[in-house]
Amino acid sequence: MEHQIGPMAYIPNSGITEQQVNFYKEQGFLIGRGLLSPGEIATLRAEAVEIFKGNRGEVEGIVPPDAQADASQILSRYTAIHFPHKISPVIREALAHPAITGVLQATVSPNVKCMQSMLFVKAPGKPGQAWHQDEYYIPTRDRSLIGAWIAIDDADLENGCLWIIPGSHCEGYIRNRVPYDGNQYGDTDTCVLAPYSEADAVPVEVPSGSIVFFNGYLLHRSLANKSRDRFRMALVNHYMSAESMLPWDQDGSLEPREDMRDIIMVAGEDPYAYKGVEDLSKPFLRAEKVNFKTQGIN
Ligand SMILES: O=C(O)CCC(=O)C(=O)O
Repeated sequence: MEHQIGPMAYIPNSGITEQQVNFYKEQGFLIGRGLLSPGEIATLRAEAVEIFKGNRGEVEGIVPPDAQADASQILSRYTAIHFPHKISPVIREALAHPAITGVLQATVSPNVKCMQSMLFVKAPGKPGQAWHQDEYYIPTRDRSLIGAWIAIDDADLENGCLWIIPGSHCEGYIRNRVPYDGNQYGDTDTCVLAPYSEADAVPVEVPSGSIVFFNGYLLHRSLANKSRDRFRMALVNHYMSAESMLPWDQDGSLEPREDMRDIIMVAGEDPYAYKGVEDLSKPFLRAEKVNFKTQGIN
C-alpha cells in the first residue's frame, strides 16, 4: 500500500508548535497549507510571466515573445529559472515571507540566510527531477539546509508533484548517484535509495498556496507533468543557519571559497556581517536535460 502523509506533518493555522518541530527533526519535512493567500499567489504567477517575457532583466536564453503570445505560450517554453530573486523584487520579497521565516526560525535557527531561489514552470509534458538531496548541490554540511517549496499551482500526481522518502535525512550523508537514462526525469543521474526503495516514496500533493519545507538531506524527486494542459509552477527557496559558513562554488561556476557571501538574511542577525555581501549568482535558465556531474548545466 502506498504510504500517506499523516496529520502531524501539517502546520496548524495557529502556527508551528513543538510537535511539528519534533516531527521535522524526525521526518525531515513539514507542510503548511494556505500559507500564501490567493492574492499573493496571483502576484507570483503574474511575476513569473514578466520574468519569462524578459521584462525583469536579461537572462540568456529568454526569447522575447510575440505581442500576441498568451501567458501559457510564453511559459511553455521553459522548465525553470535559477536565482529569479536576482532580477525580481517580488520574488526577493517572497524569500522573507513571514509565513516562511516563522517556520525557519522554529526549525533551523533564530538566524537564517537564504542563498538560492528557483522558479519551476513545469509545463505539460516536461520531465521531473530525479531522486536527490539538495545538500549534494549546496554544501552546508551542518544539516541546517532547508527548502521552502511554494506551490503556485495545485501540485498532484498528474502534473508532477514532489515525492519524498520521510526520515531519509536522518543518516546525514551524501548518497551515491548512478546514471539515469529514462524519460521521467530531466537528469542524467539519480540517487541510490538503499536501504530505502521506491515503496517508501510518498507523494506530496498540495493545493496552491501551500509550502512544503524539507531538509537538505531528505531524498526527494518529482515526476513528469503528464497532464494535458495544467502547469505545475513552484517557487523553491533554500535557506540555512546563518551561524554556518557556506563553501559553495555553485557547481563549479565560482572559484572555490570557504564562505559564499551572496546571501540574503531573512531572519535574525548575521554573525558574519563584518564580511559584507557579494553579488555573485547569475540568473540562468534550467536546461531540460541536466548533468551536474560533468560540470554544471548543459
Ligand atoms: O519542483 C520540482 O519538481 C523539484 C524541486 C526540487 O527537487 C528541489 O527544489 O530540490
